[in-house]
Amino acid sequence: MKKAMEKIKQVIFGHVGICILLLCAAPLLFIGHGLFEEIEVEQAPPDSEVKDLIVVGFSQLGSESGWRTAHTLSIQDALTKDAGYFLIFSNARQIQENQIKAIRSFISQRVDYIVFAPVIEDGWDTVLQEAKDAGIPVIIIDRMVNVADSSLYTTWIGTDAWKEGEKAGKWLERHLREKNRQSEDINIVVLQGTIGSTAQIGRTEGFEEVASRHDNWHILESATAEFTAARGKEVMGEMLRRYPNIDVLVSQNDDMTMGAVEAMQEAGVSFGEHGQVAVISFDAIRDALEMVDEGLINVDIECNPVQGAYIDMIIQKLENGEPVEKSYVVEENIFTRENVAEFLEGRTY
Ligand code: GYE
Repeated sequence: MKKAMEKIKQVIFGHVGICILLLCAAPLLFIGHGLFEEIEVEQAPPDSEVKDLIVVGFSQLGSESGWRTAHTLSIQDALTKDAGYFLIFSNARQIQENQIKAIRSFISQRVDYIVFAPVIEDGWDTVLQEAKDAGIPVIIIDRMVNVADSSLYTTWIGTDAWKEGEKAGKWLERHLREKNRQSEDINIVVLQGTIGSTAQIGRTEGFEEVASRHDNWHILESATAEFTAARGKEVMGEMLRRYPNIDVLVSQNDDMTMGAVEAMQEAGVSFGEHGQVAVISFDAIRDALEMVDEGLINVDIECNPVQGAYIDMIIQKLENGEPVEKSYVVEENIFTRENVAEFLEGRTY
């Protein structure tokens, strides 16, 4: 318990610390360039330096969560110079405009491939048409895009967010049966991720599908906490003030869960295996799995960030003129106190 709580503090303090730093730095930025300065996109070196390498422009949507850090690392580890790649990495800081700017820069640099993890699903038709017109294959990773013409991208690699949401609902059905509470009124609150993102849409709809079969499940409120620990703490704190009788928290990623756990502690509300609020989380990063092991999180629905090797495999196929699938869905598990120990050992993220 102590160990896990220390980690939560580090995560939250990390974010708060960064916020304080940013607040102090804001006036300086404001004077110079304006607060919401656009990102700069790195340029590839001259052709002579990369002539034997495959140049890949990768627009990552942000660095909002522990999951995202593992996802970025997985891609950087797969697309190395030793493996034959030159990777141009761009972090969009959760702003769609930044991703569009990065993709346009990749097009004008005439990269060999564009890889991108879209922050939300809508709004990509124009820029992807530009990539198609330039003849650059686009590999979408993690979240999905909603485009009228699916020929605008070559393939998508990701996880089944709808299934993850459904797994959460099915776990809750089992849990209530085991506690003999299946006929009681059950009050649920949901911390959602970035609105309009695949992970938020899928996890919400998959869970709601199961919930709609139970008249006694009451979703008191669903609100976004942007997939971050700091917002998770804030939004859960507000919910705890509004609703004294929460039975279940569904938190759409581990970072928000860590924030919510702090809020519950501060409010004096018990949670986890032996508490008032059953906690359902998503991602299954190492710090959260330790909390599952300690009974602070009841269940963690895995979302697998190790996706880099898929990109390498797909690019190699395309380079050899072989066909690729339109989608690749990464395998995932679900973790409770019963099975978590064996997975914790090998967890690197
Ligand atoms: O669950 C969350 C991250 O899109 C699946 O994004 C991803 C989600 C992941 O910020 O932690």
